[in-house]
Amino acid sequence: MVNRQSNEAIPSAAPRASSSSVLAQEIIERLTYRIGKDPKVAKPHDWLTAAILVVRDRITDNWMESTRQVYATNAKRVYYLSLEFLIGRLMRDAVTNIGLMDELREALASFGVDINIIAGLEPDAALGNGGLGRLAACFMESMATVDIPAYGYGIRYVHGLFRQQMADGWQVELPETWLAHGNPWEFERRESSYEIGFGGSVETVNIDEEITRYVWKPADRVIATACDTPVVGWRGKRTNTLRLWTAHPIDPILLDAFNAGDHIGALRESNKAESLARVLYPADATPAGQELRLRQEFFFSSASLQDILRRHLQQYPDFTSLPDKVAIQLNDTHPAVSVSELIRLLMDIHGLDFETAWDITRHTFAYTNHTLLPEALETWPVPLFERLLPRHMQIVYAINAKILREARKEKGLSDAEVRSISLIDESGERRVRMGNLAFVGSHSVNGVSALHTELMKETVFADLHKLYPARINNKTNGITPRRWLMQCNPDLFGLIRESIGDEFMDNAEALQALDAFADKKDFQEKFAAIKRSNKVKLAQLVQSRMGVRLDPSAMFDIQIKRIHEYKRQLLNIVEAVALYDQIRSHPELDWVPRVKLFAGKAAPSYHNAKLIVKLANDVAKVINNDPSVRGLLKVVFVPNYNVSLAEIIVPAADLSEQISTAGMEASGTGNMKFALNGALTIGTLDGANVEMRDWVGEENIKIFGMTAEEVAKVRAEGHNPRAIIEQSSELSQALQAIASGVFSPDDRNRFAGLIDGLYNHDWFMVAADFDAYSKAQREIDTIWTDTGSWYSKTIRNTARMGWFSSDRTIRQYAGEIWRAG
Ligand code: 4GP
Repeated sequence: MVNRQSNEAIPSAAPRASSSSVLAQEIIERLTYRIGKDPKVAKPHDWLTAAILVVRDRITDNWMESTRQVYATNAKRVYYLSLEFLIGRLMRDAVTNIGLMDELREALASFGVDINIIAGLEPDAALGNGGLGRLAACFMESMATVDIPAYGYGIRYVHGLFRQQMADGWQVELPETWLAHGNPWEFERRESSYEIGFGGSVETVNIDEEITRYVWKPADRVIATACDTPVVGWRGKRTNTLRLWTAHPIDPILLDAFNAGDHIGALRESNKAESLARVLYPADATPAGQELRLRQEFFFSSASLQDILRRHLQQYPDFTSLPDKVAIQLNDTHPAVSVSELIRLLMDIHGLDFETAWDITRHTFAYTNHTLLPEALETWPVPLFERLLPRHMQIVYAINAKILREARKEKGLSDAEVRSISLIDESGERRVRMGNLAFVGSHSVNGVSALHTELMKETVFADLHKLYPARINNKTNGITPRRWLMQCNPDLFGLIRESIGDEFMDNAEALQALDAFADKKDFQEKFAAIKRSNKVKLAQLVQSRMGVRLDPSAMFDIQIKRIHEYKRQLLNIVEAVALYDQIRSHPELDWVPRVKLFAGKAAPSYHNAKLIVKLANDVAKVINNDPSVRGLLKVVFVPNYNVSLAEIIVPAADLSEQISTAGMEASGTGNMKFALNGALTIGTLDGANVEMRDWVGEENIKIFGMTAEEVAKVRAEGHNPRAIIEQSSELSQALQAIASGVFSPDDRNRFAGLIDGLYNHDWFMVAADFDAYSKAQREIDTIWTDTGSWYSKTIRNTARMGWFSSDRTIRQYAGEIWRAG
């Protein structure tokens, strides 16, 4: 087995003396004076905090140097505005990147403290939901790594994404309390506070015959205060800032009301302000939920923009240089209101005219779209938008008038085309289209995989694309190889170093050199031994958390991601049921032992997704307890999926399930993590799977099912899923079993509606793709039985995934969109 301490001898970029004895001394100093604990009585959590404070101080030197250097060189700054940053734990990341892992481990060991144990106590900062938020976290690390001066801006949610618990197989949502022990990484910046207004009215002041000023008089205001977390890049090259906003009331307590005995009412304003930063994704099914969400979006957009403008004026005389010195990336439509807010700030606060403000705005913003799902392209009812942001409504109308006039007069667009590009959707209740606002207010609009970008041009933004044909471009997503290889899979990282040297640590594409080892038996054996030990670790976790025993020699077939019908966990579960039938009907055949592992959260108000979670659990219960299966198939749903759990599951996967309905997954990034860690992918031609196939080679990935084009055609022409199901005895038996209550004897009709949906419309093509999927699975069984062939393919996956490093993605953003760095 390869040495676990594989970070050894990675050059440290920490400028100070860093021997383990120096670190030990610093840890004691922090423990005593910052935490106020005698080492004799310190709890593991105190040691964790002390260690983080030591690491943070190291990074802080570098952070200040990075900041000074931007001022000194007048370099362009990049601002990444995102409602989500799914950063997970930070300690391992930071310590690996500054090359102090071995010294810190030793220093802690000198007090009898195991770094792995305390690192496991660090809460998982789940300030995001899924792919979009995790991408933002990978980008933060890569921007620091490739030396781009950047700030991430978002909200410091007191409760991040909910904690998922299972109650009899049903998902139950509980609040996450990641801040229970405080957050030693952050620096609160009370002095960086801004007022954010809501509601009220707009007054018009005529300065002279030509100049009119608009004065927004908000009805209520809150204070946004910055909390900064330093984000250090690989080898400590540079340290950037993740600036998250907290919300505070202007008057913490209404003393008059309090003294008059209204103790609760006296805190109303305070609660209202603080509710802004309390939860990620407030349920927006109710009008109050919608309003809170729009308030959150405006709150963080306005605070960030005020901060950006203040910093710019500190260094430059006016805003004409803004597009040259500032690039603002809008991560999806959530910060799209920024387009109108920047214009407001430039006009109403800084006295620019509309045309100049508009010009600066368009050249400063760029927008990334992350999904084609129509329900995710935000729109707001006009009355709500107007009531909450009256001045912004005026600005949206002004932009719209300009754009539509140009479209009609200069480009000759038809009425239908003009209706589709308008910032106001007039088809029903009038709504403000945030996707269109982000599009017209940006000089660049990018998709996140080649296929997704093409589909953007053909579908959601077809008419805007006609009007602005040069604007849409592609930036295929990536993942940081530090977290998703070096840290989560130290043994594989060590083996790679030992085999091809260190270049891949700074240039992930150098992993290609591993190709030469793919068919070597001794290398395959080492690779297989590492996979097995990762599987043993995962099996231990499953045993201890769920009491289910997994056989590490079985194929670990894994689907971990948000639960959504388009991601088709249902297809995977139905296939498990069909396989279960087959194993029992044909006990004479040599079935490949499989573990089908699922993890993921369902949105609290998404009925079918929650039902799918329950189905996975119900199916698991029956299959795992049926002796006639002889342990050849196990199904597990691991609760509370988050970044830390992914770091354990990903290195243990043999097979990666990337089986979305073609045309619906914008990119996927889990697909990249698995392949990098030596899993074979079973997937549709969707999102980045398409480019992964090009990189790893057709023979090293299992592609099945309908293409995006075929899906679109079938949807347009209509299909008859019932006929498809009836023609496939394997599928119809599996569906009948589920629908009739074989897996839900306590409530036989529980899944009848879900299965009915497949018979009647099958929007996500589960029935339509089933036979192709099942056939692909059996072909995978065949490859698995030829161990040499299996490892030759999976090693090639690791070797050829270098291009999917987020360093590459960030270099493309920097070169082609931001013109920075
Ligand atoms: C996700 C997409 O669903 C996923 O395909 C993509 O890889 C990821 O963004 C990053 O680009 N979208 C979201 C979302 O997470 O909330 O729309």
